[in-house]
Amino acid sequence: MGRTVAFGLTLVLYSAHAYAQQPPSTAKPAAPSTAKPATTTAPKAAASPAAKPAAATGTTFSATSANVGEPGNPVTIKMLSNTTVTANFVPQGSQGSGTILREFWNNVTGSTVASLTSNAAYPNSPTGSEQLTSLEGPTNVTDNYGSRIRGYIHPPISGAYTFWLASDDGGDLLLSTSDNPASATRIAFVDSWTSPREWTKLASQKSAAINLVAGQKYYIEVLHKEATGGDNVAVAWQGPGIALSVIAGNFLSPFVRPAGTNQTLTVAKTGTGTGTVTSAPTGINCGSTCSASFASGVSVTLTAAAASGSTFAGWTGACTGTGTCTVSMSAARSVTATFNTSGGGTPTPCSNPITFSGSTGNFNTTGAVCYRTAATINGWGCSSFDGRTVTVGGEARTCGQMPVTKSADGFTYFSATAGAFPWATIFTW
Ligand SMILES: [Ca+2]
Ligand SMILES: [Ca+2]
Repeated sequence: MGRTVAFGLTLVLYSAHAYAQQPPSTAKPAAPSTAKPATTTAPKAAASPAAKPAAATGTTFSATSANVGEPGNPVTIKMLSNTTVTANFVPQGSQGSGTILREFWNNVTGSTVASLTSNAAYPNSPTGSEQLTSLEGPTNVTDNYGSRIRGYIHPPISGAYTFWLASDDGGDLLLSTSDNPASATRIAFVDSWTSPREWTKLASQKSAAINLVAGQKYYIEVLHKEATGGDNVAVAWQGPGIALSVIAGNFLSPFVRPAGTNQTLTVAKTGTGTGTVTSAPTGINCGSTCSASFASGVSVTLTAAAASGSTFAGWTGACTGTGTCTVSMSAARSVTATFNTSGGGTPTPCSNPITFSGSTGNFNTTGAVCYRTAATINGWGCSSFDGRTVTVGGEARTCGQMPVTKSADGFTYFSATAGAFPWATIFTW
């Protein structure tokens, strides 16, 4: 007679919170009949009972995991020792809402994520958007585009999760420690390309194990850039009760801009001329609407347009230079646009000028004066100017207002009107 050895099989029902609402008896039908056939007279000490739990109403059976090899349903257990099987019942659709937002930008060249994020249309002007029903974008749709998929993952069970990114071409996978996008950090990336759902080509595709808490939602973001050839992007995960698989829609919900976090952008205009400032996205048309509220974190691009007879002299405040001005609305921002009269073009010298360099010293008169300098002027100012006004090259200026323009003879001319103090000065640097 061969030996007869019996081992016990224990079925543990491991469920997420929604399962706990179900009567326990409804979730056990598989256990009684399958837990005992290991008591056998077979010549070998092994039997292979199949455990197939049935999901309770309102739940879906996700997977079975234990020291029994690959999870699955049914799972087959070879009874070589006492064995505990854990069955995870995941509530149907009670965490995620089933979709996640995908935005895409067409006609953007380059194979790296940076070639998307440095594009002027990113992030505020996507070509289009759609809702995905899993964390996987379309495959082989076109060339020279980028995409951003973002929203939240809803882990069904607390525990350690590992993530994988597949992407063609480059891709970044970011995950936050909460639902706050500001806390998102890159956890995996592809810096060349992979085939669709190819999870093991690059070490960088795989994240570390990350502990997530059931009932919480975590901001997740995929940045993806396709140059030419094949294109795809997808994210898989593996965690308690979840075999390595593309993240399904019932664990996802689309990005929602947090309420009450708008920031105010204020535009001021100064200078001797006139013009308008407009924004993208819309909101500022200054003009008359010189202040607007934007969602926190949005990038706003301001464009200045000088009126006829004026020139745009540049930005101060949250922007510098004379090009378009882009501000990130992570806080309230203020920008000043300077428009000056263009003065018909040629700066006009004043009469009987005194040539100086650096500083005029005291005017030594309460009367009007004319000074000039051949030096390059990076900045300038006035002292003890009470009552006086100043023009530069014949154009009205407030003290220190840039730019200033040299006349044809190579000198910059400063003309001050009469004032209260003879010790007034002009200084330049
Ligand atoms: Ca392509
Ligand atoms: Ca490609």
